[in-house]
Amino acid sequence: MIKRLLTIQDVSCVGQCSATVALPVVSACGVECAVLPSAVLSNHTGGFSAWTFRDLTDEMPRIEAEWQRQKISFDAFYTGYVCPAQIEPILSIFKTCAAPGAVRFVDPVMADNGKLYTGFGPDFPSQMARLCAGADYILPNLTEAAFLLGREPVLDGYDRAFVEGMVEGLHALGAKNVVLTGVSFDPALLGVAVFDGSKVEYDFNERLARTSHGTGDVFASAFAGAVMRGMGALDAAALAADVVCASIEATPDDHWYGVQFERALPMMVERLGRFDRKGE
Ligand code: PXL
Repeated sequence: MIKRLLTIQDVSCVGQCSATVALPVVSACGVECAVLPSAVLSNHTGGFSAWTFRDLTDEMPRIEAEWQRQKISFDAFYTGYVCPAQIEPILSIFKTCAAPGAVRFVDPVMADNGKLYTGFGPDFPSQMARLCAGADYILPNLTEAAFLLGREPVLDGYDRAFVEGMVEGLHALGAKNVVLTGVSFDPALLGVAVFDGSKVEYDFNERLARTSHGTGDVFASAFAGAVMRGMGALDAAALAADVVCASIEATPDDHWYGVQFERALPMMVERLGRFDRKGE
């Protein structure tokens, strides 16, 4: 049976991020993707000089009440970029609209490269930590992880003990599984640390010369889709990282605002098909 996932994040009309990534990527994983927009922006806030922004917090309880009336529920929730006043409404939707055994993926989208994104105040990470507390999987980058723990971001020069202390701290916030992205012990390699509460496992890819906006959303969407298809966390993280790398490699240099993940979807679908056939 096809699973139904609700993603809660913004619609940046232009910019290949958040909902415009989650919808196609999760769908291509063979998982139905419903969307609750947290806000509508003309374009994302990372690199464009200006944007329009409409916060949709007021719609959330209205939509939730309608779903309750119609007994609509979800097998999974995947949250991304959300507004500060939405933590309570989202926690409520997690409870009232969950199918039995519903899985919660929380990508604590709020920061990168040592800094909070424009528009988020210094108290936002402690609010985001509340969403992380009941999650099955959280997917912070190193900057978000530090802010969730109330620490200064450390972006290089760290060792395994540092990363392992970090994922243990995040697990202690109440998240069952931690998928920490942007981990590197060797300048040539970039990867993820996956912690299930007992062991830390790593997956690395060759570091590409380019970084790009929206890659965290591609990663989280492919990860959530693959886990809902039945993959284990480490395999899902490795697949999601390969999708990110293939997306970056397929993107022309002058395409500056996002990655052309569209070109990596056939590979992702093929890998998921191979995974299915192995299980038959
Ligand atoms: O990709 C994360 C993201 C999502 N949504 C909006 C953003 C960003 C990052 O800057 O601005 C609106």
